[in-house]
Amino acid sequence: MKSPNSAGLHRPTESAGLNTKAVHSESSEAYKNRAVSCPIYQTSAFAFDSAEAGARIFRGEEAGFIYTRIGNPTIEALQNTVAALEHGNYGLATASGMAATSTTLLGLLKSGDHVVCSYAVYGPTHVLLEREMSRFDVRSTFIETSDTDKVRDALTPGTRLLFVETPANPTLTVTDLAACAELAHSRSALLVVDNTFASPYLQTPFDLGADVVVHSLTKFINGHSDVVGGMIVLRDEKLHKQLRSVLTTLGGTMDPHQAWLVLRGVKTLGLRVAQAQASAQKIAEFLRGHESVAWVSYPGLPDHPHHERARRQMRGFGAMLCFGPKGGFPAAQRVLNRVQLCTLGVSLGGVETLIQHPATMTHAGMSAEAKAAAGIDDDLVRLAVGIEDVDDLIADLDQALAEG
Ligand code: LCS
Repeated sequence: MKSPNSAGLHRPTESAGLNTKAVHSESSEAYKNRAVSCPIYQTSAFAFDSAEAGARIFRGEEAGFIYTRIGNPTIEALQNTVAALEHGNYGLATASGMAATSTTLLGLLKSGDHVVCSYAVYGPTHVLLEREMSRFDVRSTFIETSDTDKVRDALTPGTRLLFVETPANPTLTVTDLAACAELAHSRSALLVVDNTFASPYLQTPFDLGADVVVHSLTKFINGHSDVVGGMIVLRDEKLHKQLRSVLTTLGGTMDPHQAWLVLRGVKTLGLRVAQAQASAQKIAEFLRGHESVAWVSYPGLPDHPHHERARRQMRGFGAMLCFGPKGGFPAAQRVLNRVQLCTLGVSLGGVETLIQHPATMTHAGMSAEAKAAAGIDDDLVRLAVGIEDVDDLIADLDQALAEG
């Protein structure tokens, strides 16, 4: 990172740790007047010094802001921050996580291309590929990407993109990113990773060979359940130029106020995820020992099928888990209706613990067959652990699971 700022402000070095980079976001323009907190450039347009200067900026011969859909100092500060956290070079902020995914797919694929995608992805991502991209003659094959052999078998000479979510929403299966990157590249395909569940605090897919990282900033990165936003992160300059142009043309860009809120939230990313994942581990162990619980999926449990893989490619096991109460669907609904501290609602990654039922909520748009293939069964309850005191969360789950 380079900074023209004078001493003492916003200068994280390349080798700085995640918390340092999260707190000291960099944008030479945004912090021009030595503001400690990034100002909000709540403007749609920027004035040019002269007709000639305006023309030079439009031609790309001179740096300068033009119009907020194309660029804005507050949004740039967020883009730089998230790119630094992800060990990437460029960020493209989007109106939502889905805008990040849809812009990436529309920007990288053309008619006739083939996509390989994880069975278990956020429901609308599956729908986007199956229902929308197929209208443009983009064909998708959904597979269990945590099984590397299945990835190898699914890639064809026409495969342009391998889309992976790991840990997966909502099943928490873990895909081997380094192996996927190698396989995708051997077929001249790109590896796109949705890193929302892990967050860059726990996993940096570029270090494992990914080409594009997408995020729902709505989740851990913002962390306060008060913003919807997304980000595309890139290392490669050519891919950045391509997707930047597609994003500004399609228009799914971010608003400066949205960017400012996320800049505020991201400062505590490390602290929040550290607390939430420590609680998730305790809750997973509690649930596994509970007589009313049939099964628990959390990568931090030694008997999780991908525990060792998660240990290798992540710096912690995350704050997401799912479990099946004994008694199937009615038992799952009973738990959801009985919790008092855990909030019954979709989303994740906020300071408050959220509980929901993917089969009838976040993944309801998927066909019964697709849900079955992904392991999104009727008894599956998803828990997004927040930063409350863990004993309070365990007491709440215990009373919700109690007989009678
Ligand atoms: N990727 C993942 C892994 C997600 O979990 C979500 C949203 C998105 C992308 C889309 O992000 P958005 O457009 O909402 O910012 N996941 C949600 C969930 O599991 N419950 O509610 C939203």
